[in-house]
Amino acid sequence: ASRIPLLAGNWKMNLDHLEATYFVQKLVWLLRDARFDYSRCEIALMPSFTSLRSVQVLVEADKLKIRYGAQAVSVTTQGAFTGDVSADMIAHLGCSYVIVGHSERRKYHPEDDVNIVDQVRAVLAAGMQPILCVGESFEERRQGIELDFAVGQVHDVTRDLSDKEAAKLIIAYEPVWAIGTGMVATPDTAQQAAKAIRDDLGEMFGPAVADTVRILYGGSVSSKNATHLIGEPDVDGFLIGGASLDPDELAKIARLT
Ligand code: G2H
Repeated sequence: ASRIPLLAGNWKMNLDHLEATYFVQKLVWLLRDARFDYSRCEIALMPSFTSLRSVQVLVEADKLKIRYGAQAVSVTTQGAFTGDVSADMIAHLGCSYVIVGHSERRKYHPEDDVNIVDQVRAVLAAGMQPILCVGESFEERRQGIELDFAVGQVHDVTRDLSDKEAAKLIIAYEPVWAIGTGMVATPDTAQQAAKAIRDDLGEMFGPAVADTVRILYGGSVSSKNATHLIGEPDVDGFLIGGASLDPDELAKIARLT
């Protein structure tokens, strides 16, 4: 397939705007030093809302080839929603992506499938691409229903999208038991889930859409396990948490991908 791998660093609630500025400068310097080929692999950073503007300023001033996005979005466009940030506000900062439905958001915020569908729609309407996170917990894996569960999560959120909208999706398969635990999925497990999700997208939207959508793996990715995971045909990159907070480590993963 002609899908360019995507490395998306999910910083979660880490790195304030000064640390973000330092991080981007160091990352770009490391990649330049390694003669990194940005046309071979795309790099995107997902800072907190307060750090996004700093990243934008650097990227625009130095015409950097890295992309960036947000970690969540409001489902409404504007008005009396204290503490919320709209998709247009995020898009106007030059963001390419928004993470939607990360398991930590599903756990700590009232994000259910309806809200997640609305976030996906809000991101698409603002001209950005959603990175939709799905994945089973240990309990579903124990019961042996992990593939049905992850496929079902994608299915439920995407079924009312048009083919054109679906082609803009990025899916991140993140088994909950692998998130921040150091227990990374095996390449085989990641491949099985990515393939099951891609097959279902093919049934819903046809082969062209299924071929276009990038499916990432997320959960304890590091420079120690990235090479084997990216070798799988349906794994198109990574959503990286902990390891994306260290520019040396992220640059190393980029070189391996
Ligand atoms: C999963 C992942 C990034 P980590 O949440 O989204 O985090 O790589 O720390 O497991």
